[in-house]
Amino acid sequence: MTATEAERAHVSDSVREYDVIIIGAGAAGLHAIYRLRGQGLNTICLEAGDGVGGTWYWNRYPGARVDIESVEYSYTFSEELQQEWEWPERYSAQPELMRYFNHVADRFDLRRSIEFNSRVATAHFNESEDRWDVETTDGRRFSAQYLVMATGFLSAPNQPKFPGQDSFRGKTYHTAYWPAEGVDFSGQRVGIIGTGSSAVQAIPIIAQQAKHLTVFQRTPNFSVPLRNGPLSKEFEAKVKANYPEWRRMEREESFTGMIWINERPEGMVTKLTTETTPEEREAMYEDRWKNGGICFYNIYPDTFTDPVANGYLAEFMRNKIREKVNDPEVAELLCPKDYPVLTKRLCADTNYYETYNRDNVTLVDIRGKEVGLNEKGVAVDGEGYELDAVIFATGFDALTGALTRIDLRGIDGRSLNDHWSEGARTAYGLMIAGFPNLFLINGPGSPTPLFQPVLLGEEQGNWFGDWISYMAENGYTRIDAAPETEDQWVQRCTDVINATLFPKARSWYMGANIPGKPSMGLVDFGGIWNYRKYCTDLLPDGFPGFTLSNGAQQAGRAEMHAGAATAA
Ligand code: N01
Repeated sequence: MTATEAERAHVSDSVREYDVIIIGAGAAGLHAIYRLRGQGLNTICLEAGDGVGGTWYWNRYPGARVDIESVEYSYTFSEELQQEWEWPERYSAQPELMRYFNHVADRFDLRRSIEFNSRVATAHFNESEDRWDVETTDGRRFSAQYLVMATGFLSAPNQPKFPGQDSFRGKTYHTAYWPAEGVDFSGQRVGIIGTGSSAVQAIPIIAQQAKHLTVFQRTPNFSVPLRNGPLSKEFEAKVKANYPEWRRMEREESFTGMIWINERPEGMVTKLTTETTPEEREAMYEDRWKNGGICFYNIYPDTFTDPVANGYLAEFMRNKIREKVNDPEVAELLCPKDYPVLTKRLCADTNYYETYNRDNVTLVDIRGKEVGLNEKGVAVDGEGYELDAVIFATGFDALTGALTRIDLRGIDGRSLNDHWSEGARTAYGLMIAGFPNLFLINGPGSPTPLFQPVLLGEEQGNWFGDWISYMAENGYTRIDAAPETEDQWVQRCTDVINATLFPKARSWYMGANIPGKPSMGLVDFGGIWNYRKYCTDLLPDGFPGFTLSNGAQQAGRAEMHAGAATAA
């Protein structure tokens, strides 16, 4: 098989046939095209938007910016790319990330394999052919042996419907569907619902423009200063002089895939809070505070498991909020007090708390109150706030939403929504039992989002490339996870997360931010090293816990049951 252009696909009965269909042209999808097409597979990528970049393509709200250092939140697959790309800032703004992803798409000639404006509506497994039949919302049909879901883990916006919403006469916006041309709020009374990462980035900028900004907060978040600025030339030179080594450290010595703290590389902290003096841990917290960004995830490990240890860091952060906010009542409202720090995704901001010192900003506590819209604005327990525009910064149906919003059907026509009715189930975050030949990148049950997603996306794309080669070389046309493999992986993820403080927060890590979504650990917190070993052992060990078969020998399907995985 040779790499061919999307336009030159074999067409039969208006179904275009490929070896691989990748859904999504974000960071993971672009790499998957590079890797899978590069090994000679006839590959197409179907992308809902009209450009590359995925999450960063859609999230164009004011202030959108990554909170992982640019030298880390970037591809590793090409040393030339790493060396030649110059990041202007420590943390890239959305337009800069778009420039990067567009450059990658052009430099590696990926665009010819992408069909834009192609939102996938259905994907059904064709059992007699061992292929996936895929249809877009406008009726174009495709078929491929393998389906790679590079659909993103924060790509299905959560749009709660507030009572009276349709009666509002002003404009409404969602941070994840921001108009490409931008919005001018000058002279307007603006309201924003939500105080997660998107909101803490947008609020300081909108406050500078709007006549008045009203922030409706249900749960306060812990936020750290981002401390963005120009990327220092010395630091850039230091990183580039030894990039492969830093990348190795990110993969092998860091729980999160991030190593830079105050421009020095630092592996995982192993000392416990309980082994430190108050002065020592204060110095560690201050060191991270000085660096800014979300490097706080590299901290004494008992911060994630011991409420007392966690409490020290939480109080450190609350005191920082109190220092920044002039009005003590507002400061207390902004201080999270009923969940452990780090168990909801830490936010990183530029002047978020300081913004509440402005005369044109009001914080409204909506916890436990009835919130609705009327023709004039927002009402909270009957108290009205007149507004010209309302912004919903209400987050995402994270990790699963982009998958369950597609009509995905596996063996016997079973839908993914049925399969996941009691919670998302995967084998190693890579496959779903009963959905053969379907591969997940950055899916539920993987270490993403705790581990840096660009890095893990590359690794998973590479594993699937190796798996597909193995299948072809050994005459297999179907690979499926055994149900018990999935059971064991779900149990492992559950056991690990239950040993931490994460279940104590209503977070999207737990699926708890979406009403009605089963709450469970959607992330493998068991350590990237363990995860990587499980996954990379599968192929050399002959795929224990998976079934490989050859559809050509249909009658008595020659199946290779290699036994249940030992995933515990
Ligand atoms: O979404 P969120 P986000 N009524 O879920 C509130 C990444 N990210 O888009 O906490 C009232 O964090 C909700 O309240 P509560 C990052 O991983 C990264 O901000 O559920 N309020 C919460 O305050 C992040 O974690 C970057 O009580 C409602 C807010 O809406 C993830 O994306 C930038 C509500 C949602 O916060 C998601 O961030 C942006 C309702 N019915 C995002 N429903 C960077 O790299 C929800 N809320 C910097």
